[in-house]
Amino acid sequence: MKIDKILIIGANGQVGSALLPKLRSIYGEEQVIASDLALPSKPLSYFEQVDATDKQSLANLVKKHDITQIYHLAAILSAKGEADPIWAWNVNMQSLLNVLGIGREFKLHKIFVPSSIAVFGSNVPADLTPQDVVLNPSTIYGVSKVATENMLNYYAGRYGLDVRSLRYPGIISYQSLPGGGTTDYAVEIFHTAISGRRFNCYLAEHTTLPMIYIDDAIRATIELMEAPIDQVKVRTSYNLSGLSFTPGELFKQLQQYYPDFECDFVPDFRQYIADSWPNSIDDEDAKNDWGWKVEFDLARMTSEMIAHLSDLEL
Ligand code: NAD
Ligand code: AKB
Repeated sequence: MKIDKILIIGANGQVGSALLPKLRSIYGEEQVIASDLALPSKPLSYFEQVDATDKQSLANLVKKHDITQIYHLAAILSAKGEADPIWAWNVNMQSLLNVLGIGREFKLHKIFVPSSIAVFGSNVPADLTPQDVVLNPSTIYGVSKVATENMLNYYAGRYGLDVRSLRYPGIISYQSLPGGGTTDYAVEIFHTAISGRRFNCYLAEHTTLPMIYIDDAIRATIELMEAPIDQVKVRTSYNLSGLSFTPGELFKQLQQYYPDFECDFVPDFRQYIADSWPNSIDDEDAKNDWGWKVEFDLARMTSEMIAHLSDLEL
């Protein structure tokens, strides 16, 4: 049997820079093509520069490499999207329509497109937010993700396309800096603490948000993509839970490693976005359907982040 050939779109970003090496370690380097609008910061094998909003260029790439699976990660995130909502909508929706259209034309075997906790608004239970609730997001990013989920479900039902999706919480990773979200503080605070500087947190001390460590996020993605088709019952997007904490709790955890570390909490416009998102997520469907189980809590995540970032700074 021929092995699937995978294309990652948005491979240089926070998720892509961790997903790419993991997929290559599983399927082989030449089996996974990396692509992005931006050039990679370091030389990268099997990389193609492409604008995902340009359907013809994307189709040429799929044809050239005989692609059978796509991980579509290119998107404009919550905070950046608020600076130019129409641009964010156009990038997020046009790239999605291109990927779904190409999925049909080239009869792709599987497509992964992430959603986000940004689909939820403040009118749903904030604690253990259920899978199926009314979705009234506060950001253009959230609006585009609700539309994305509905398009995925539509293409699965109408055309039988095998599309799979997770509502990622805020991702905490060491491989790259995050790309303009509301949860970015939880990565930036590590870099600041390690470099011995004072941190200016743009969220209030007691703002609880759902987060996930990158290893758990990547494992969830691959487990969902490898699950037998009959186990994938949610075709909008699965709720996914990692851990929940406040900026104050993360700051205290970091002070255990850096006792002189100092932090000011000075909320900006991102506080309004964070206040509209859940505190924690109910991911019973992911657990029941394909066996999802989180591994990283706050203490373990903090120690892993510090170990990895300290290695990189050496
Ligand atoms: P990111 O901003 O770090 O990376 C996105 C990448 O897409 C960038 O490298 C960018 O250059 C590329 N890109 C932008 N426009 C493009 C275009 N037109 N064509 C090709 N590439 C383009 O984002 P991320 O954090 O890696 O997020 C990946 C996916 O996961 C997104 O769909 C995002 O909504 C979702 N997600 C991320 C988080 C998180 O905390 N990181 C949480 C929830 C959901
Ligand atoms: C953001 O903050 O926009 C992202 C997300 C939770 O989707 N990290």
